[in-house]
Amino acid sequence: MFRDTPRFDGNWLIGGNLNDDHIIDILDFGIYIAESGRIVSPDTPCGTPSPHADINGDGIVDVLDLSFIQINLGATDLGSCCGGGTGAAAALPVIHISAGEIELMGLDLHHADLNGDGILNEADITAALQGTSPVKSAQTRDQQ
Ligand SMILES: [Ca+2]
Ligand SMILES: [Ca+2]
Ligand SMILES: [Ca+2]
Repeated sequence: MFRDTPRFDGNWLIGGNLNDDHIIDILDFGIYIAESGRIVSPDTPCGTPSPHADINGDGIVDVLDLSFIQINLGATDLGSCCGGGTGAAAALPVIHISAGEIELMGLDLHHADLNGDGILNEADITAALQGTSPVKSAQTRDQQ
């Protein structure tokens, strides 16, 4: 993760955005949950299909990566690492969303509702940091 300005050539990525929408929000948390525990290539050059949930680039998607989302929740990332990014957020960050709204968006993030209250919000991030694991059926994983 870099926090310096783009003037210093490349140090302009704030980690945590996983779906290329320039905003680090609860939907990215949902994607993290879907990817958690996976062993991935830490090398994600331009053109690698998203999501890249291994935010710290150590080859595994785990709670260390989640901490980036927690720390930067609500932040706008400052641009695409592959050029072309304007850094302009398309919308306000979503940090509280109901399961119904997620379904309307066509997303399947129900597994990230770790406390099972039908809402995806910071309480679920807290649950994840405290070690609550998502319930992932084999069927769910095979569909991805
Ligand atoms: Ca995002
Ligand atoms: Ca990682
Ligand atoms: Ca919840």
